[in-house]
Amino acid sequence: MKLTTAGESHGKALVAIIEGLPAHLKIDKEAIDRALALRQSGFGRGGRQKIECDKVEILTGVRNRETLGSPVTLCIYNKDFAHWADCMSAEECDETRMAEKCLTKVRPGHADLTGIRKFDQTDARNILERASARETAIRVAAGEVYRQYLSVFGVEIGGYVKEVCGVKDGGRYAFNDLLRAKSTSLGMLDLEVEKQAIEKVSQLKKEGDTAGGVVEIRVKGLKSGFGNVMTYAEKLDAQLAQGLMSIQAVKGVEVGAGFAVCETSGKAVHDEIFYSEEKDFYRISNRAGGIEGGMSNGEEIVLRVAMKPIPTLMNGLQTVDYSTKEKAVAASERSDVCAIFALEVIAEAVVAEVLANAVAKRLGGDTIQEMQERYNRLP
Ligand code: EPS
Repeated sequence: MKLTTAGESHGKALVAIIEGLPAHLKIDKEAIDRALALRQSGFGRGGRQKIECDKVEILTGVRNRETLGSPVTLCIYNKDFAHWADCMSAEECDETRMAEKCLTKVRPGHADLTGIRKFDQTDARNILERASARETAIRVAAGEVYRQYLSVFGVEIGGYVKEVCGVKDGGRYAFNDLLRAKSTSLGMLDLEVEKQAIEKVSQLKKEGDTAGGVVEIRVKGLKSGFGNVMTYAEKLDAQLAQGLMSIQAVKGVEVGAGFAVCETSGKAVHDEIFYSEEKDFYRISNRAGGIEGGMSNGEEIVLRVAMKPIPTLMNGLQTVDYSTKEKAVAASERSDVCAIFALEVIAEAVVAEVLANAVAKRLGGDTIQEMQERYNRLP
């Protein structure tokens, strides 16, 4: 399967094309819209979320709520385009408005400076419009289609926010506990910790500053053997890391015990293997995070994703004005203070995309029924 997204933050629309979905997969549009609404929520979001009310339009590839096997095109219209049409149009734009929106005081931590130089631009808006995390809206829509595909095989994805700007939740949670995270303010499970995190974000907002954090994503129900030890590019952990690192502002990904594996010895790290007729092969610990040799091993997949603080600061850092080369204060414009709740939703969508591809690659087939039969025959 192949996913392509297109669209600028304040352009007319965001679009995704998914190629390679099998025929007869039931598509629940309302569930896509629910995922989109979740991505827009969470404490710390900025004014843009009061303008947008993301809803997907399915343009191609689905008839009578079922895929046809042809490319599926998803579209989300940007409501904010109405305010930007005069300077974000594919047709001629208003020169005065373009000058007004021109960004040259490049922001440290953003794609502005490197992008402007790489693409030979004079206005960083020609870079930031695509670099913007607005693009994640359409990835969440596509991710929900992949999740619906995975649910046919009994695969479930959940997650929660583990840390916000140094305020940490050290708890261990069962998969079913994760559901609660979607109804809290910051996506955290320990409400005492969340209270402290909210105070921290509120304080940072007052100071014109921003926050990042860590989310944990877990996958339940995937059989063993997805991903490929034989081909480095098809290793499941490599693909998950690549997908998650492609999310705007993500700076790190851990699998299972992650970097902590270096703090102790092999005996304390590797998960012993057991067998019973009832359970088949199993482990009683899961420090590998459900992946060994680049393949799922049948245990829960456990991933943690680190997001840097948002680089658009209301109290901008020192920078250089690209047009004059003089010292300047970095541009500040409406943005979020903390988008960690959104990251959790987006990371689930990206994990769904990667796993759906690994499943499709191993199973082959033109119809979802064919795939389901093949999956059921696997150990
Ligand atoms: C973003 C800046 C803000 C965020 C945006 C990502 O948008 P605006 O410049 O319109 O205020 O709200 O995220 C979204 C629009 C979204 O839907 O997630 C940025 O610069 O990355």
